Amino acid sequence: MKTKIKRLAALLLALTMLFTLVACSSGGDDTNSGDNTNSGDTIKVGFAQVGHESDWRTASTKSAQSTFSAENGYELSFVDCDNNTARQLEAVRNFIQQKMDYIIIDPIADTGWDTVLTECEDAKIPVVVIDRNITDSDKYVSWVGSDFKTEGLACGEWLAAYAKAKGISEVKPLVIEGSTGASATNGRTEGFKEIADREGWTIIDSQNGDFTEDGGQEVMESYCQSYKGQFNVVICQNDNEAYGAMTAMDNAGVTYGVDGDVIIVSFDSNKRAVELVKDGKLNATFECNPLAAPTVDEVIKKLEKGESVEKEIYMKESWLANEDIVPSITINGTTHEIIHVTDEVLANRAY
Ligand code: GZL
Repeated sequence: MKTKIKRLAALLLALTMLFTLVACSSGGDDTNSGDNTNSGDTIKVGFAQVGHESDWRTASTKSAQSTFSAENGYELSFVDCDNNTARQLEAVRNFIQQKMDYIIIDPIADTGWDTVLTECEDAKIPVVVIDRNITDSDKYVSWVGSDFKTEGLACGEWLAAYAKAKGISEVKPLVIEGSTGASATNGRTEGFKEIADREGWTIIDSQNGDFTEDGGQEVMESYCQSYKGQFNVVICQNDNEAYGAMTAMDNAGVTYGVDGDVIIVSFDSNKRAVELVKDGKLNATFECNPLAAPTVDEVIKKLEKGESVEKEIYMKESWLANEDIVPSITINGTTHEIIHVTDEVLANRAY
């Protein structure tokens, strides 16, 4: 009898040890059961960037390269898609083949994405969208960017208040748009036009300057030939277009800025543009913050820990002017200070 009890005890002990061993080893498997959480080594990130068209883009790229660095635990595969949508889709598909842990996309155009995002989903590779929007698919875990329509509304509201404060009775705007199909272009155009329609302004013309300095100059040269003496405002949908527009107006003998005949504003607010605002060459600039990468790093680190993340994260931005005659504007019920650009403001610009 005693022998039987001993055998049973030995069997129970062996089974207990076996079960313990299996539980420990299966725990290790769970953390890598294809749910894409990393096993603690380098995080492979593929970034399909729009291109290299503007100072804003350069700041965005530098921010990503410094954030997704080896010392921060990343292996970054960066592709400059040169404003070519086919190249961008190809880059994302290559990232899938290379079995990236995460894919980051700044979409050149806001449509044409559902098929490739479905392929990412099938490959269990989370996608984070930054900056511009994707409007024909929501198969991404998070978007970190700017509210472009609000930027356009802010520009319109500031201009309405500024014209009133300066006693300008008739606002006759020209617009130099960003790249066709970009959500930044669509939002800024929509927002500004909403205010223009409310104020009864006639937008004389609105053409694509492709977010580049050359593009801004070419469009402004055409405007100066077609509309010289008929316009008193130029809305440039990014800083680089404004630089080109200034060159064109200089060449055409059109004065602009605080002491000129034409009010000129830009979007983005890189340091060079803010300096031009301080100098009165630009009347105002409406910031679009390019430094999304640190926020994307936070999103990825949360996902690595299996934590949930916000679907939409908006960048903090401000609006800056040379003169302090418009202290604030109200957008969608929220009042925003207009920053008067001083030496100190300029010195503290991050990019
Ligand atoms: C906006 C960004 C735009 C910038 C341009 O978030 O996508 O693209 O306004 C850049 O400078 O080219």
